[in-house]
Amino acid sequence: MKQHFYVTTPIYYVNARPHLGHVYTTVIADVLARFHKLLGEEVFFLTGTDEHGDKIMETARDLNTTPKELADDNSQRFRDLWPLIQVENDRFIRTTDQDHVKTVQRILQEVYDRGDIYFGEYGGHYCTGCERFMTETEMVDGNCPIHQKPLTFVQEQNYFFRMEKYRPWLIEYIQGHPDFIRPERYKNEVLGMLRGPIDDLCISRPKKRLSWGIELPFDPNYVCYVWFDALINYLTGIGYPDDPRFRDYWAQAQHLVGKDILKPHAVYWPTMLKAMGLEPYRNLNVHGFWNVDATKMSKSLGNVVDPLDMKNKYGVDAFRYFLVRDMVFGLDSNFSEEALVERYNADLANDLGNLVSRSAKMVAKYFGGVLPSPDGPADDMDRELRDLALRVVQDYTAKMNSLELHTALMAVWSLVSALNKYIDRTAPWELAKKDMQRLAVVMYTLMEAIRFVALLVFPVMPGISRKILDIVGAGADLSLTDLGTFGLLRPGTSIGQAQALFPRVEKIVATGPLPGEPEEKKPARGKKEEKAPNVIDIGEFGRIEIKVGRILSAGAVEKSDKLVILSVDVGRTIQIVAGIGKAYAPEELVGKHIAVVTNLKPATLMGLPSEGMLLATDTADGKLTLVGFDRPPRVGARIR
Ligand code: ME8
Repeated sequence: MKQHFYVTTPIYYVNARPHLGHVYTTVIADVLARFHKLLGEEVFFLTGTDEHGDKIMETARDLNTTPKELADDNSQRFRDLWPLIQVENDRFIRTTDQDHVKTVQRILQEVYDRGDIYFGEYGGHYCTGCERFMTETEMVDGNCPIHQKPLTFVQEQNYFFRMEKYRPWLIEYIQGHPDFIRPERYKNEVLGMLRGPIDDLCISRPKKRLSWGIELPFDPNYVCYVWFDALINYLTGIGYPDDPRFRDYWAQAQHLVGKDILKPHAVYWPTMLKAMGLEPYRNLNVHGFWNVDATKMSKSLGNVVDPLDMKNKYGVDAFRYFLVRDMVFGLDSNFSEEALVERYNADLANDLGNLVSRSAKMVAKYFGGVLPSPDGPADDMDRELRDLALRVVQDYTAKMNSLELHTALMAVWSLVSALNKYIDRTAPWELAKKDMQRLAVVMYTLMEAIRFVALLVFPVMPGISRKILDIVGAGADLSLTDLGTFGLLRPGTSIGQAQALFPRVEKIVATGPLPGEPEEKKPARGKKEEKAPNVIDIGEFGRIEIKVGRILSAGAVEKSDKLVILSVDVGRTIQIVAGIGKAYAPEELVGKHIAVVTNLKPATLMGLPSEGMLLATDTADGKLTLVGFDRPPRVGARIR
């Protein structure tokens, strides 16, 4: 039987329009769905909208409309957006769908009949933004820690789910399944939440206060609490309990969520499933937040990024590439259009776009646009390239499976840059003058390796992938099994016309040569320049790019007390693994301005890629200190 893969996004509230954050989670879900299809698996991808509850009712009241009209309008906006972002979900679920209402009522009745729902009274501090009560320990100065707004004290008679009863089971389950919640930092956070009592979960709202919800089957005076209703969408979506899809897919469920909704997914949901007599989902995959200019995106700050704007300006493939490449899954990242443009020009226009267009041009010029047969012997360079391509496939697959998506792309780009070097080293324009047989081998090897690149970028950039596959004359069947063998392209096929896959766009912020930087002087002819061995000239120094960075998030590295993993905004977001763990605890690093060498060749430390080096020095008493600034610097500015 084929392996199944079930991926879900949160169902989004319909009180607002889709923004960059929603697009990120949904694009990641789409990337995973496409990747698993490439592996030949049966895939089901669910997204949708969350339409009940106080928040929707309040917004509808403010807008002078009904909750249903508000939900219809905004739900449609999400539904219409996904095809434009090349998101191919299998179902779009709404919590107002009739089958969902029935499933929620059925589950409520079952859990009630089993004795896990009881009637009682509760008073607590409620956040309408989160649609949940905050515990005393979660509150910060009386405010919600996520929305930073005052909480409302609510006391009323309601129905409760016996969640606390399942706490010992949940702790044991999480400990017995180490990757149940990933990345690990979130697992630890959840285990922290479970250290003390978690209270029972209030799962109803009296109709006299809130009528916009699903009626409890055992008491018509109450509606169901929005989270209890919403989480069940993951079961309705695959036809629980009778549809064969439920049987095939549930055990493989992969939930993708942002860190803001960790608790409902990691605590409420597994205990609810346990009470229903169901196995938990397979994995909860938690990502960080996109911030804008180092602060949370919010309507009131006017910094909400419109995904359609980005897509229209840079193309959907490039936009998706940026989202996947510039966020370390699990950590926060900073969104800036400048960073997007920088990535676009460097990775896409320069590295990938040029590679494909110059290669296709050469086949057109030297072989009339027909892929030549590689009849001559392969040399070391060809073999190295082939081995690298095969290794990159392995590496990429492992990283995609462990959700290190940006690292998977880095692996593909190591192949792209090796290919560009291969062209420079083999110099096909020279071979064309003297050795057509060797040239045929080189061009074939090149096009075949480009086929690898095209397939590997498919999950992230499906449009560009198809264009490149067309150019190299590969068939339309997409499967990663085609990457087990090097040499599948058929000689004699026509190679497509070279085209600009990524037209260059203007840089928004110049990060080029420094103003007033002196030109590197050539030594006068006939005179040998004398230089002390450790002296460099200004030109050499100019090649080192040192920038102001701001630490967005920091975490410990498993099995190392010396290393910390950082997500740093240097105008774009990069990951740095730094040996400052003994001098600084991760929490004290967040928000610090640091000096970072940003154009170092990426390295891997304890299996973690590091894309830069921060500058630190010794303190007078022999400890370590970060190099800092005595006035607030501009993030991304060059240090000179
Ligand atoms: O919480 N960066 O819906 P929601 C990254 N209805 N991702 C972000 C983000 C940001 N700045 N902002 C939002 C709800 N997201 C509930 C879910 S599920 C049963 C019910 C993404 O509209 C991220 O996935 O507030 C986050 O978890 C989700 O949107 C919250 O969407």
